[in-house]
Amino acid sequence: MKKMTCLVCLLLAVMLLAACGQRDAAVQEERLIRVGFSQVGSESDWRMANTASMTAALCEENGFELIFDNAKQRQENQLLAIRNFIQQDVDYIVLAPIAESGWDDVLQEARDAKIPVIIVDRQISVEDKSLYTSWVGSDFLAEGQTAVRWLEKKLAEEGRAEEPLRILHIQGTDGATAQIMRSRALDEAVEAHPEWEIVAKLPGEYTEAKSYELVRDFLSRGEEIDVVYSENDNMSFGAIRALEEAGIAYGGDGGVLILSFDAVREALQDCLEGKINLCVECNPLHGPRVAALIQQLEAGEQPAKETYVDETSFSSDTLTEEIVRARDY
Ligand code: GYE
Repeated sequence: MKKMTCLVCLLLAVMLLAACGQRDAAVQEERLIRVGFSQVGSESDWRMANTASMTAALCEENGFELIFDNAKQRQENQLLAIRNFIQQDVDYIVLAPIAESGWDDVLQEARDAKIPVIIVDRQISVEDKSLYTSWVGSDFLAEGQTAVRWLEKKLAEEGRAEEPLRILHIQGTDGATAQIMRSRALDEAVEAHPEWEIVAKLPGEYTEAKSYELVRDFLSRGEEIDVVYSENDNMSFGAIRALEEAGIAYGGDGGVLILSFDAVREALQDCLEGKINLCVECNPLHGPRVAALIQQLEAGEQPAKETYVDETSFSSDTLTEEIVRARDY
């Protein structure tokens, strides 16, 4: 009998413990903040670093359950992802938009479902700015202006300020803020310098493969250029490959000047080796920034509508091996 009671007690204890465990897990799960993140794609090293930063920051240990969607560079996939997040009734939607326009309707749907939306990286243009809570990203116009100013200075130093300058402009995804603003900086500079000319604008879509093909075809027509203004590092890698194959000197002193955006480690290494003349930094490490914005909202605070991150630039004269080694993207 005693044995029986003991057994029953043991069984009860085990059941109680199991139930507790279940409840603990449930409570813990309840506490996780559910975030749906619609990412542009995986078109560049910058993007991969951005995805890594976002997934690392929005992890369970930090109190988040992340639902990640890769839109593979298509806006319709992003619209679909957002509608899925709404259906799943997530707590927050984070959107890294491929382009600026086309978001009004879907964000209205998020609003109707009372889900706050945070925009990261590129910006959106919506009639009603209250359709999103907050944006964090880069000042892409300032980045472009940094590149243009560096070019002006370089030409002046070399006594070429008055000489004709043929610029090959490789553009990022059409309609993305990073494309619009980096292009605007160059267009404005060309207007201000009668001796500068954009010989072609190539739609490189931020990928190495597309840029390589376009630059290869362009060069095969025997066109001559003095500068490549490439709106991200991966497109610079593609352009460099095409220049190399065409036997055209680039980088360093006397070659076609290569101006690049992002400043990922591989590009910095190229800059150190004199293959790229200027790397304008664009910081992809937005994960902790987005996590902090969400925590602010959780605490009932109202975060800033727009947050610009600090950035710099690197050229062969200022870059060191230590900087390249210390680069975390
Ligand atoms: O420059 C490029 C990426 O929007 C800042 O997108 C981002 C850009 C970045 O694919 O490499």
